[in-house]
Amino acid sequence: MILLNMNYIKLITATLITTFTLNATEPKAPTPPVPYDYLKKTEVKKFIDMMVKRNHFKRSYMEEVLSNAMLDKETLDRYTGKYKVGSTNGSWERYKDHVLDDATIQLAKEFKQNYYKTLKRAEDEYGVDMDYIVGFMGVESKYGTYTGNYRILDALATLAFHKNRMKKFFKSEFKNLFLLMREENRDIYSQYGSFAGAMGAVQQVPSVQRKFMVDYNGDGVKDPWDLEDCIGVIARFMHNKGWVKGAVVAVPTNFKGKRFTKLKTSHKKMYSVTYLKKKGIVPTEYFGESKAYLLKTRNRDHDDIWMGGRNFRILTKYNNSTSYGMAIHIIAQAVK
Ligand SMILES: [Ca+2]
Repeated sequence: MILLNMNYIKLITATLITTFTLNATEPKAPTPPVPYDYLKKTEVKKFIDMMVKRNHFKRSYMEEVLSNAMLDKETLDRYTGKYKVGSTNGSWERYKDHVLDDATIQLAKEFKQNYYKTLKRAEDEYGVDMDYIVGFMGVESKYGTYTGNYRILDALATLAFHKNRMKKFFKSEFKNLFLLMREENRDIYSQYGSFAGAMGAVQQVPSVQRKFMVDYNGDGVKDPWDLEDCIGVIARFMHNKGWVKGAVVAVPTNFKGKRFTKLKTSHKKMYSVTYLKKKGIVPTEYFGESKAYLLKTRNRDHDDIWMGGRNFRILTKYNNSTSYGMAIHIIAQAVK
């Protein structure tokens, strides 16, 4: 019964969830998960052995959970190349339309107002900038409104034990799911989230929850769906990765022409600002650091080029994408 309901919800939310993935193009009709005999697989047997020996789970419990895990073909297709990767031309504008629409910016402003006290506490305690916490929570889940309706057990079992490009990562997350449920006394059967196993308002996979989750509203529960707890998570994450409060994140630049191909753009490679200026790339606002990432957002008929500071790199450590970091930055600017 629960499964039927969830599949119904999945049907109506699939469109929304898909908008959060940069790789997916048009959403296709969702396929419900189906029963699958995980226990027949040698690697599942090995996994259970490891969990029993190294992490002291009961064999009977492990076998029971695995025998109830289902196969989610739709989730698997996203990691085996069956989902068509869209053309990068105009991809930023498509992303912007979904993540940075007027309604989201309005939600961001309201969120900042409604949670100002908690945001201020996080800012002071962790030495971060609250506007970027607001940005993170907008991009990740539109302030808890889109958190996904895939059962985590099925999504992670599927991705951990079927060939796909991130199998190793998902196998580790599957292990972390068991550990997290035991540590936090949560029910492994009733966790729902994204097709990639991420849960709650800032879409944390199990390993991230184990590392960063905090009880920031003081109710005794570390709750990934609670907005105040998630403010704490993001502040802690930013602090842990080295955020410098008040330092530059990104500024727009001017360059000649519509398309930019002169230098490699990436949120991983830094140039000296002097060198960039020599190459005709001029920041239109005060930058204030001697080195910069050169960042490109690709629109339908032109490129925008930005200089990114060290803080920009921290945004992309949560999700390895320039567009992702830029979307957070733009929300942060809008709620200043
Ligand atoms: Ca809490």
